[in-house]
Amino acid sequence: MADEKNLFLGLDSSTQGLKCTIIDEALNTVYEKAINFDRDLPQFGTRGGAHAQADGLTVTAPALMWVAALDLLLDRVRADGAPLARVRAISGSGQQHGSVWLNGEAAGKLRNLQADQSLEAQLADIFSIADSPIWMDSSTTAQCEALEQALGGPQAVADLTGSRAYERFTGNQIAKIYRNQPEAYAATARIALVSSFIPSLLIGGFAPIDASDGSGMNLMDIRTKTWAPAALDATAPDLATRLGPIVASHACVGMLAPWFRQRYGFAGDVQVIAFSGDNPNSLAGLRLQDPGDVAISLGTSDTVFGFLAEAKPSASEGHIFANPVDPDAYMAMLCYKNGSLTREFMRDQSAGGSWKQYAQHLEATPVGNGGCIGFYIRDPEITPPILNTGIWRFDAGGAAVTQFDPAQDCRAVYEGQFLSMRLHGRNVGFKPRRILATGGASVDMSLIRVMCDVLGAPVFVAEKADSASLGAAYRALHGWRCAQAGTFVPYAGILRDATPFKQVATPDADAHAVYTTMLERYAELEMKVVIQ
Ligand code: XUL
Repeated sequence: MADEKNLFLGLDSSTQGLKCTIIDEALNTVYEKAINFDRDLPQFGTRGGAHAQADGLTVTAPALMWVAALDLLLDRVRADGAPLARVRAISGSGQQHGSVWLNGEAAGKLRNLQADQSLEAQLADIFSIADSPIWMDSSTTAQCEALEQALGGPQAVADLTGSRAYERFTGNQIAKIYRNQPEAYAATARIALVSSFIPSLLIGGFAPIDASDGSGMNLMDIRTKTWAPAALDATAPDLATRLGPIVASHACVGMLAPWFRQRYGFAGDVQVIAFSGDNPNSLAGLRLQDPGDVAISLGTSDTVFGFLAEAKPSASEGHIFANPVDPDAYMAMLCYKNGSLTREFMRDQSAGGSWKQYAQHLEATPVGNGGCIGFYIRDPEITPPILNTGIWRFDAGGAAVTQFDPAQDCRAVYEGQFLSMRLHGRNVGFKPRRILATGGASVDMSLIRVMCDVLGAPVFVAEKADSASLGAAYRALHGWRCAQAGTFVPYAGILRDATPFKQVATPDADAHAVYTTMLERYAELEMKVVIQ
């Protein structure tokens, strides 16, 4: 009987909004709802869900906005009459690296939530720092250098934590706050990730960090999945107690607090499964299980990631994270800051604000753009590291030029993004046999064409372009099954009934050959931009 089906809820607290997806045990999506921070919570004054500071490097988001978003989303879900009473477990996703700073009052206030008041009204005073540093921040170069120096260089940090020191990684953000705001640090009882903060609201207490999102902090030993004492010591004093424990990503971290039952009609025994980062959740949502599967997520950030059996961290490229669906495996990832916002910038500047016109520009220009290559660095870039923003254009002879025509600019943005993924992906060992595309921009077929031809592998898309929220719902089901079995059960088992992904593009051999010829030139020009 359809009405008695068990349901599983995934929540995705991303850079730009909060979304929920409810699935049944056969992985069918039965309900979805999303809110957008800028549009639906204008009182917080964000742009793209964030506040960019005048220095061009510091980027924060108001922690209370994430609380208000949960109130608002659940109010709308209830108004829709969604079947919350049948939800058996909840898991979720958070933008990676962002930290939420909770004061000494927080635990008591979380424990004593009153059903007649919103979360926002009750939790406005629980933060020792109101503005959370988020992943878009690149203001901690000094702290990164200090960590690498303390631990014996970039490779040593990568070997220990899975990545060399990166500005956005939470440990370096913590080191900066400890140095610049020592009173706020002293007043902090718990430093949560976005992915451990949202479940803290759900269970009415501090939820632990999961090993997969914990890998994005430069603080966790990537092999033992415990805090690395040397990294903690080099970051800030008395840090271990402020971070709390690390749990496996499939662990149940507590039961849903009575507040949610009283206000929204959830059942009394809903399990909350550890939340994780958005990229780990996308890996779960895209069901990556084979090293030849490479996922490309096109969102505020673009990321490229794949499943790995072993961790071989590199100091020059990318990140290794604990795998969110297999405690013995890993995932590798590259992250780009100049993703959707850069594509949208070019759409507005050169295609009259229309994706249709953007696609026409692509049709009007040859594969390979007649040798024109551009670098469009609107925000300080992570892959490769480019701190100075600007636009660099090169003609077929490699000479720097100040302008392309609008169609060439549009093509250069797309081709450059995927040439970079091919170049840097090769360096981290990706050998794509199948590409799974996700994220808002994965519905753009002219972009998928370029992706497919540059990377030379067939492209598949899921039915829905938001794999993080869906992956969180899958993980809720997975964690619930593990809890029922009293032991870890393989993730593949829950995927059996999933609808296969749809192939949307096959590579064109001639076009791929053009990009193969371009790649070394692209690498040389990129080097010029990196060292300028
Ligand atoms: C990954 C990263 C971003 C954020 C936001 O390292 O910084 O992808 O997770 O999406």
